[in-house]
Amino acid sequence: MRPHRPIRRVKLILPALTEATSPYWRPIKYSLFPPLGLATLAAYLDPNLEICLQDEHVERLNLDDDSDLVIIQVYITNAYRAYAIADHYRTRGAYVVLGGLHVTSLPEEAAPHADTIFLGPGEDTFPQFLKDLAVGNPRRQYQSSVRTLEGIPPIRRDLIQRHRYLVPNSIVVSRGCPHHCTFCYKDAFFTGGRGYYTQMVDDALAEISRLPGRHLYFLDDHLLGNVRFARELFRGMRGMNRVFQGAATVDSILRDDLIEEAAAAGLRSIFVGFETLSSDGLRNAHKRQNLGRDYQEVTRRLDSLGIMINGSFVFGLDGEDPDVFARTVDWAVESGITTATFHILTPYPGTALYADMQKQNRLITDNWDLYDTRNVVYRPIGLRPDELKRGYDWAYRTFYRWSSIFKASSAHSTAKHSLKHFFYSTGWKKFERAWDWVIRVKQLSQMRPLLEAVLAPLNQSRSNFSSEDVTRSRHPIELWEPSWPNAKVESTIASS
Ligand code: B12
Ligand code: SF4
Repeated sequence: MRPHRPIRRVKLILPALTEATSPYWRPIKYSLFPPLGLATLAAYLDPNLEICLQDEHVERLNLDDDSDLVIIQVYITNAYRAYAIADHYRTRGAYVVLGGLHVTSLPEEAAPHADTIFLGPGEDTFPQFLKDLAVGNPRRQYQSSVRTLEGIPPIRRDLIQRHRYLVPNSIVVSRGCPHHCTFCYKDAFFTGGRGYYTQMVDDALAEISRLPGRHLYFLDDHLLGNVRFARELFRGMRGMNRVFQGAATVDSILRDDLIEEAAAAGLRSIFVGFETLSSDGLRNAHKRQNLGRDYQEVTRRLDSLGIMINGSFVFGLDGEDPDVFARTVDWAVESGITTATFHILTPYPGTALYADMQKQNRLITDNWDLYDTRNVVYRPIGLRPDELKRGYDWAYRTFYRWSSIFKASSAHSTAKHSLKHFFYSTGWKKFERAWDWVIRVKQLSQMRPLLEAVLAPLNQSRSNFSSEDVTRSRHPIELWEPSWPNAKVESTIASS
């Protein structure tokens, strides 16, 4: 261990993802959510310390300071930038710690750039590290094993510069997911302990009531993953007058009446991992929860509740042919999917998919900057790499062209949902310059009330309606129509 100076100044940094310098860079996408993980860790620090949290996506980093402890969050595509910042601070004598998804996947790669590295979630290991540091005995590596969210201190949201984000009220009430898809980060990140756990309902409700405004975005991998927890949460949220967005799986939407409870609590748009229309693809990816499910029924059900859909799709699963792009886009447009997030299959280190690809010698690069789901980093079967890349680009272009937006918007059961869809989708993809301008003149927070208004029920008293109201109504959307003139500014926000 290097000797370190007394800790007075602490800096937490989220380095920019590599897209910041790529043609895919969309300032609005990266001005959505604040660095929640770092604000969670900051809650364990002595509040009397001088603490600064910087997010390179929304501000220029000041690297010319004499922080004593530097805490850096490492994603796969900010890894090189994170290491450079870490090296810089170490030469200045700071004690540097690294953690997050990529450090957990590749600890040997990260370790030379840090005094201490962290594997897995930080709620148990980070406070232990602070104790060890205080007595001059920190370890080189901490591996999380105790997985609980009970009794965690309130997130240091005061360190977040709310005005720089469209969605400062992002929140997570669970960690992980009950499923085991082979391409997902989840099993690797949660090795050594539970892979899915929730907060206590009362703690989650308390956190929600601390958040100003109306709009919330749940960043949980699977908001409906624990039926009992979710049901109690949604019942507790009724009457809180919130509107929210979140993510869930196909099976959980079809399973029971939980989605109605969610709608009654204020759910207005949902990220759904459809991934592929092929049963073989689902089977290979161990996405069993989607197998044999009627995707059309998912869209019908959400449509009937007036919930917009952000559909997630992966291209490049083994055995796909060049028709997969048109098939997928056609289905998404015809089914009235509001926004789509397409991904090129990406084997993240640590996943079962990565191990398979490595065994089969199919990985073509280990340049992590390319692991952003927009580049082909492996040899596909059934498609050439250039076909896959072109098909992916084509899918985005085609899904978001005006004619597709018109067609998808008109696939709903009510004219009002159609309009809502239209403004939502165009607001997200067709006003890039306007968003850039709003961000440049630092007026993003001015857009927030509009976002809330768009997602809000038209009639305030309606926000207390029950799930019985929803199931009784032939067109439940009529219970909470938004005010259309404002609808332009709504953001869709793919959670990933
Ligand atoms: C918000 C988010 C984003 C934001 C990120 C900016 C931000 N402000 O965080 C935006 C919209 C920009 C984004 C973009 C993308 N994302 Co994203 N995103 C998320 C999401 C939904 C939530 C992150 C979060 O806040 N979690 C909650 C906090 C509390 O957890 P946390 O950040 O992990 O922090 C904890 C630990 O990691 C740890 N920790 C973290 N850092 C450190 C440091 C130290 C020192 C210590 C001790 C501990 C520690 O402690 C924290 C508390 O436990 C996650 C899914 C998820 N549920 O985590 C996906 C996720 C991170 N995204 C993912 C993906 C694939 C993407 C995209 C590639 C998608 C795309 N094609 O556009 C892009 C680009 C990302 C990239 N190039 O790497 C994947 C990552 C896969 C991987 N292995 O890297 C995830 C896991 C989604 C998924 N289920 O697959 N994303
Ligand atoms: S359902 Fe989603 S979050 Fe859960 S393991 Fe599969 S891809 Fe990951």
